[in-house]
Amino acid sequence: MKNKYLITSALPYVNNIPHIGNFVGSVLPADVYARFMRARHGAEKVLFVCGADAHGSPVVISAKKEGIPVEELANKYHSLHAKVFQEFEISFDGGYGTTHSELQTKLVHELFSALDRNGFVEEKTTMQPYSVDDDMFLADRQIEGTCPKCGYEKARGDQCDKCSELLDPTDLIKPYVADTGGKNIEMRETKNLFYRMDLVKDDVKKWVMDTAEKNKWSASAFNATKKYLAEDVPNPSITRDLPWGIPVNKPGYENKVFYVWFDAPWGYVSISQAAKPGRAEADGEGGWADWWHGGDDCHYTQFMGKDNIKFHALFFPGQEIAWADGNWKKVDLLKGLNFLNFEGAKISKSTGNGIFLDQAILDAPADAWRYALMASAPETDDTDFTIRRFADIVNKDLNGMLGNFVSRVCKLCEKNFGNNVPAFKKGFETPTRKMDGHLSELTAALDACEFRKAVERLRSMWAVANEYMTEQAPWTLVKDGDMDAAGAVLNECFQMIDFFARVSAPFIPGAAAKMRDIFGNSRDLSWPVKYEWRIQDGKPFVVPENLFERIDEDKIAEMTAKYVKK
Ligand code: B3M
Ligand code: ZN
Repeated sequence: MKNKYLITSALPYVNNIPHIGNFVGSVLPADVYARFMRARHGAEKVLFVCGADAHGSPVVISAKKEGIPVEELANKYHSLHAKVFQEFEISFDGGYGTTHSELQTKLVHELFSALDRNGFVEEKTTMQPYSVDDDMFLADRQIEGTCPKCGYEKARGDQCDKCSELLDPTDLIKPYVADTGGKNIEMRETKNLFYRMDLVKDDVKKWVMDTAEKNKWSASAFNATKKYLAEDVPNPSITRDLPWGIPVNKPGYENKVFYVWFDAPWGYVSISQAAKPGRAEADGEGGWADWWHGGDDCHYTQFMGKDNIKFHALFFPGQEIAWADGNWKKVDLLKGLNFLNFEGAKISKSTGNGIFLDQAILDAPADAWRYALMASAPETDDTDFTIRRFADIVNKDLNGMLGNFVSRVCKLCEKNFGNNVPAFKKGFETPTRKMDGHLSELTAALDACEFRKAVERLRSMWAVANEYMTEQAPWTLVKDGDMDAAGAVLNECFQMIDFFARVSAPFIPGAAAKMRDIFGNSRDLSWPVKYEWRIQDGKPFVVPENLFERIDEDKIAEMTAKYVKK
């Protein structure tokens, strides 16, 4: 048994508001898993961190577009991210962090020095596009032009968005400066630092082969990693000519910063340092080092979209290996998710297709989105999400199965027995066996980060409760005057409500809190090992307000008009 659990979600770029696809691709599943792990192993063993990826050319370009300084843009979106994630009840330890911090700079400088010292850095002179009018070198995304492969006229310097071909700025036909359209571009000589990936590749390969199968990485994450390993990737350049990022701690590089992917994964560490300052050494003091230098005592799970797998499976572990005396914890389970599409098309800010989180929360509460998105998690393949699907899931599962059950039980009981839980009766039929079966499968699915399976098990439990109600028909027992039997059935139903509050909490924390409030704020969050009878005879209860609201046809029409582009 491990003693510590480290959980990270990919760090969203700080240049716009995350959409439902970004959300279900990493932050949300990570939160569901973190809540489950805290309930199961104790909150003090879990460290769940995430924050903004503050550097890189996307951020610089967005600031130009919005006409504000980069730092201001980064702060603005950092606050917006923090706000939406709070609205969606994401339970980051230490709050929503950022890679734009002193801790990050210090750490990345240490990283660079270690790599340099250990012989993993080389200097090379290369030709880079230079904008004569702007008097600056252009980063990969600051230059656009025609794709040599498919002829798309707005291909970026690093990739063509139309045909996905990876490009080098020099490949572009008729290149221009992305921001201004300026064509006065020359190729000029510049010096950059390169990371000798080639020197760690064998070690990384060995580590991946050892780790991935043992920890049951999904087939798609493992296959993607093997594909990258088989490719002949040139050593990446780790410095950029940008005015924004972590300064390079090497003489001669005063005007450059580190490439964003060189520092971004280390944000997991620096954000942990901010969240759990503690002692810097792994000596059981409860500080960040207990996780990051925890070795085999710690289990590390990473969540990310599939486009980030390469950096997490190869690049970051490669840096950790190259920093030989760093003794850094490497990922055990890498959970790479596919993409969520919306109404049959890619979610994209530029086409306006999709739902962004600041808007989503105005249409429906966090629980509805959390559950419906997790029920649609793109685990094995890209998945299409629609407003109709959203409404169906909320109406059928949440409102129809769980919400109705809870409300019927409480109201029927209040009407016929008052506001105290009626007596339990030994020997009366109970759903224990079925619940225990579903519980062990739910637990196993969450342990393995198989979320769709987990949602199915949860739904099966709610179905058991509804069947139980229908079969036992307590309202008929009341009508027939068999109050003992009716009370016993209702007692069992209250036990199920208590049980549901615990097992549903990772997915729908809001409704789970309301279910607990039924019994006067009993907030025992522990994960059950089996179905239990914890609610005492005679315990006072209150009838809660509705746990969920139906999404009716009017609302569907309104959301369709708002989000679905014709
Ligand atoms: N910021 C990419 C993204 O937002 C990147 C992830 C960094 S994880 C260290 O999709
Ligand atoms: Zn192309």
